[in-house]
Amino acid sequence: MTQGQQRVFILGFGSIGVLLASQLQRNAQISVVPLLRSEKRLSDFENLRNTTSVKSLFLTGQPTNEVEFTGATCPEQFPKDWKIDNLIITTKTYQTKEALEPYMKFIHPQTNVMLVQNGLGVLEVLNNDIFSEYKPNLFQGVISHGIYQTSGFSFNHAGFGNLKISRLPSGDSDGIVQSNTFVKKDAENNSLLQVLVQPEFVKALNVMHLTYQELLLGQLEKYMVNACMNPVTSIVDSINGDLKDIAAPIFDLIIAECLEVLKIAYKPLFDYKPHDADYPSIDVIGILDHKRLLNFVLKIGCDLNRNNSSSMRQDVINLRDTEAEYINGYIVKLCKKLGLGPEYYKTNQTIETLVNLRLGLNRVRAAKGSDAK
Ligand SMILES: *[C@@H]1O[C@H](CO)[C@@H](O)[C@H](O)[C@H]1NC(C)=O
Ligand SMILES: *[C@@H]1O[C@H](CO)[C@@H](O)[C@H](O)[C@H]1NC(C)=O
Ligand SMILES: *[C@@H]1O[C@H](CO)[C@@H](O)[C@H](O)[C@H]1NC(C)=O
Ligand SMILES: *[C@@H]1O[C@H](CO)[C@@H](O)[C@H](O)[C@H]1NC(C)=O
Ligand SMILES: CC(=O)N[C@H]1CO[C@H](CO)[C@@H](O)[C@@H]1O
Repeated sequence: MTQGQQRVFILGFGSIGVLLASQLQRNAQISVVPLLRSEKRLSDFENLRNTTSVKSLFLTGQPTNEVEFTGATCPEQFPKDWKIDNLIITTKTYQTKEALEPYMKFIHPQTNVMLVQNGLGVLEVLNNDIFSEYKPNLFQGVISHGIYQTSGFSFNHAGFGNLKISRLPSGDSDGIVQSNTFVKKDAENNSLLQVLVQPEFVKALNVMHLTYQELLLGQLEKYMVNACMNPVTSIVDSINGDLKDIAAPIFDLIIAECLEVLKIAYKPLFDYKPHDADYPSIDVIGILDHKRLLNFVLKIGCDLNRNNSSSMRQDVINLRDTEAEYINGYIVKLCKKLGLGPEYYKTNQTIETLVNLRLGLNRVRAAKGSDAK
């Protein structure tokens, strides 16, 4: 690392981690440090010349961005005298706690921690299980780029979306409201935000720095895409685009159920009214309208990302556990927290059972030595 450079640590070096890291590393002011999960994985990476590659399928000529990271490390080799000031977490939701554990002693109350993950409910885990003694500066990123692994540390960037970022409210969950002035000042003062709102990075990944209420709205909208696309593509084992003309009936059921619960759980957002011109005017009710959401999921999930294969389907194909618990299962957690009975999550239950059936079937086939795919 040279004088004046700032370290940005990336925990989780899969598709999203690599996409962010390879764009950040282009900035000479930044030294990106990938935190790999084990010495084995670190040596795999070193054997691949410490290089990631991301191919842009949506650009003519499909250029490949190859980036070298010489600073990658892992829990066993992390330098004892380092501090983590800026951390971006892109691990699978269910791996977050375990993945963070070895680094907790290098994190401090002024650390900036940004979560860029699928699903909702990770914040609750961070607050309750991980940062119970002190809270660092917490940020959330919501990413809609379509990207998937082709081999080792190589990925296809299949759909150009955006990256929405925001500071998470520090107080109770009702305090969702931030002003535009607050957002602007934060970007000027906070070192992680400064890095993420650099013009080159903003352009490369279409970054939008938002108030929390705007981000939350985008997050709920994206949640609907995940809650529909992930389980259904996993169950029927198809790429996204194949479902375009046939999936509306099942998506409709999933959306209806989620919406009913979210309206109760996120009442402050559904009730949001801007105080004055310093607050963004957002049409929460219009954006989270049932019919609109159905069309949105079909457009974003099945049309814009038609060549993509959902992350849950990839997990099921590769016989890995899925994030179902954090995606569709989140609704169930909300219901339990809010005291809403099983009649609020029947669809979820059926969907989850079918995802597990598909995973089980693939595992049975793999055990028999036949083709699980
Ligand atoms: C990868 O990086 C490590 C650590 O900087 C270095 O020791 C190693 O030689 C590099 N490997 C290759 C193949 O360049
Ligand atoms: C943030 O920066 C602005 C100027 O851009 C300054 O007026 C303000 O005092 C700073 N706030 C903090 C908390 O440092
Ligand atoms: C999807 O793939 C097809 C065939 O490779 C290509 O013609 C099309 O442009 C791609 N669409 C998107 C949105 O990536
Ligand atoms: C695209 O595929 C990647 C990897 O499977 C996944 O993480 C992402 O959520 C997918 N996006 C959509 C819209 O399907
Ligand atoms: C994927 C999913 O929706 N999972 C949840 C469905 O509901 C049951 C409880 O009825 C939960 O245990 C699952 O996590």
